[in-house]
Amino acid sequence: MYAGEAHSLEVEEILYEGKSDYQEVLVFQSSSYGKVLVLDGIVQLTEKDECAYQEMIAHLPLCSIPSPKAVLVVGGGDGGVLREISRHTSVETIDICEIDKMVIDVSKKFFPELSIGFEDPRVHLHVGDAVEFLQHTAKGKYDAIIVDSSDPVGPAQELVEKPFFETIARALRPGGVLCNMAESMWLHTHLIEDMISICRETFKGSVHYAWASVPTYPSGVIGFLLCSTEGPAVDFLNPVNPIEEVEGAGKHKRELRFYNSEMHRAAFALPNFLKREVSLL
Ligand code: AAT
Repeated sequence: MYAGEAHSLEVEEILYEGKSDYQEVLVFQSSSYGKVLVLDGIVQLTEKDECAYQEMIAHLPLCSIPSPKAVLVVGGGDGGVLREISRHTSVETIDICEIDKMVIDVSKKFFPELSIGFEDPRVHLHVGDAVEFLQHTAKGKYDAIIVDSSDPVGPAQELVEKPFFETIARALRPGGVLCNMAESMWLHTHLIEDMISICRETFKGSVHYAWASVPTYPSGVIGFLLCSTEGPAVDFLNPVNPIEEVEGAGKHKRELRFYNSEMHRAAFALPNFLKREVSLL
């Protein structure tokens, strides 16, 4: 995914090594970022900086619509995104479709601060391929879909292709929103450009790119693609459902570490090179 460079973390101890039907799963204790989850050699999360990714990918879409009720998470088997969604008291059901049961089991054993997300009674777990799951999902079922998937190699390959986005748009209600993990603007500009052009064709509401700093992801940043379907207009840039006013968000066991309404607005500011390259100017 990123030729010509490498990022190193000092390993104190290997805690788990396994091979599932889909990927190699590794957990290690690092000396500076806490425990680390690695799938097929790619860092998925560390205890120290997971807050930035999980809080942004969950609250960017959920704070952009009034009173979200039905939410789907694609991937996200560690449970961190579920933990963040559970702050929203308006939410009634949270479906999650994760392909790899080993990720869920490993998270429950080594990352209790993330897997706690599964304990919310609103959560319904489906272990399977999200591509298939979405093909069988009723039209207009969800207010928001969050795609917390791995990089598009291995089991996540199809998750960046047009047919997948079409099933997502179909599964969303009019004016429903998608937030999709969208790689690094420094490394994957072409992939981002492709995803944006597919989404512009598929989502008739609006399409925006946002980003945040996550030190242990390649190049230290990660992007999010935010799209809405045709229907009530969604202004992603100015949260209509600000987290500061979400009853329950402040009462959650764990304080928000990264996300707030200022970070939300700031996340949509893009450097000129990206605006030019993905023709967002
Ligand atoms: N919460 C941050 C961690 C992830 S994990 C991504 C998850 O997506 C993995 O558990 C993987 O098993 C799951 N996944 C991959 N393909 C599919 C699929 N087809 N259907 C359902 N689940 C799938 C994301 C880290 C982002 C890393 C950025 N470089």
